[in-house]
Amino acid sequence: PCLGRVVLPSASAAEESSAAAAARRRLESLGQVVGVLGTQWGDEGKGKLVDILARRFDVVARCQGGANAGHTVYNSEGKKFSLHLVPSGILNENTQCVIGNGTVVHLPGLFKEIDELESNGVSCEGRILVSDRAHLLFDFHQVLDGLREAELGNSFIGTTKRGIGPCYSNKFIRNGLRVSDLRHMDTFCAKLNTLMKDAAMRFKGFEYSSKTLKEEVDKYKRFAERLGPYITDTVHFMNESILQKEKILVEGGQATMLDIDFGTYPFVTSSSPSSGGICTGLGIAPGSIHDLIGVVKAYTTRVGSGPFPTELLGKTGDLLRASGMEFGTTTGRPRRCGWLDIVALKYCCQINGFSSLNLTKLDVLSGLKEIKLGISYCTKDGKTIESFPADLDLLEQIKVKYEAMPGWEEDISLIQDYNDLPKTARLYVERIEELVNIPVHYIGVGPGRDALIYK
Ligand code: 2SA
Ligand code: GDP
Ligand code: MG
Repeated sequence: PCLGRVVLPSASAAEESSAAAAARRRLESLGQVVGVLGTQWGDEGKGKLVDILARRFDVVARCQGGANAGHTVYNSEGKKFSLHLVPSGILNENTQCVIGNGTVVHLPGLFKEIDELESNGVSCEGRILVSDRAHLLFDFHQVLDGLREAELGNSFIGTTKRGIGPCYSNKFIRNGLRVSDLRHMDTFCAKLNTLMKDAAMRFKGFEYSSKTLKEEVDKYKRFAERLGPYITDTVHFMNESILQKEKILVEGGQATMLDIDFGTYPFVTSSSPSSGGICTGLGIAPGSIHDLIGVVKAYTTRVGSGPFPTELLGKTGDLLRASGMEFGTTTGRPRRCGWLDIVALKYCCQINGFSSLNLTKLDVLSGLKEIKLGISYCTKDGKTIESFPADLDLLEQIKVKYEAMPGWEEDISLIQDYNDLPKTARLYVERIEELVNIPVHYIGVGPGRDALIYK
């Protein structure tokens, strides 16, 4: 793939290529606060878009989730970075990165990520702000995640085992520890003891002793010192930044179909990756968000258990997995693959109110004779289902009606101008726009920064 920087020449209007003009038009029209959100079951390529847009923004913020997220980005030299909790704006040296109040923070993991970035020449000092309201995710939360999965037997969720569910459970049952608790190490030990005692009562397989508790507290005393300069009232910071007319990009983790409310519950994550999560996870008002970009993979993938109506279990699914390199960024797990699901996408678009879409990985479909779009669902006896159902039993039984479209043979990974795409590829993009009634403004044709067509 071509991994250079997106070129935005300062040529006169007459000299400017139509691809460069489209890029300028799209980038200049973005508002002050922009969200980039996943529309399917995650891994749509949000990180790549955030990395590309970041150099136009002063702040890049994460509002939910934790180190379960995995965002793969390539810098201008083609070097690969796998980001988890650190926002994908970190590769752009002028961007301030915020880890918001709605996230869950595993400090050993965060410091490891920072150390890796620093050792690869990415300076993080003074550039990452961690909310004092974010919840602390401890090693034992990860142990509980594994125990809970084992307890579920065949009905396991397929979590990333990063402790996300147990940590959010503590947040919502209201006994969790927050980053601001690191400022009060005198009471920290007692609070952690209560938390671990609760866990030990709930899970037979989890034990701890006063020795392990003391070791954990000592570790967190050292972390508290190191984290000190990062700890910020990010609610104040975000709102001041908005007042100062700074440009803010919000990076979603996971996606709407994994949302705790709107996803395929219980096969979901424990946070709100849809647009509402931006407000609750950063403390900014709904009216301050100008644009929301929905990131849509040109087909569908899902990692973990749960319903997947358009899943392809045979050769075509294997082909998509191989050519799209569909393996988890955090866990390396193979992703399940299938056709693009328009019913799920329409449902997601309703919930989020996207102003535009980024269709990613269109290059992966090159070489397929025929490409299918799942356009409606019906019951076993042929009754159309109007919207994405909540009922998992119904979801398991539904039949998907497909629309077949002709594919294209050409390698499209070096194309920069929308009009240079094969006609059938353009027809595919335009059919999606027509079905969901939202314009596709960005098209991914490869993993690198250069491989983005502005439409
Ligand atoms: P969890 O760990 O409690 O959030 O898992 C609950 C469900 O949410 C899914 N989930 C994800 N799905 C796709 N990508 C994610 N991030 C990584 C990536 C995943 C990986 O970028 O590839 O490496 O495996 C992510 N995070 C959570 C998860 O699969 C469960 O279905
Ligand atoms: P995220 O979680 O939404 O940020 O997505 P991930 O980084 O987990 O997964 C997306 C994968 O697809 C990464 O390996 C990206 O490098 C890659 N990718 C992103 N956009 C494109 C694209 O347009 N074409 C191809 N071939 N790969 C892409
Ligand atoms: Mg990912």
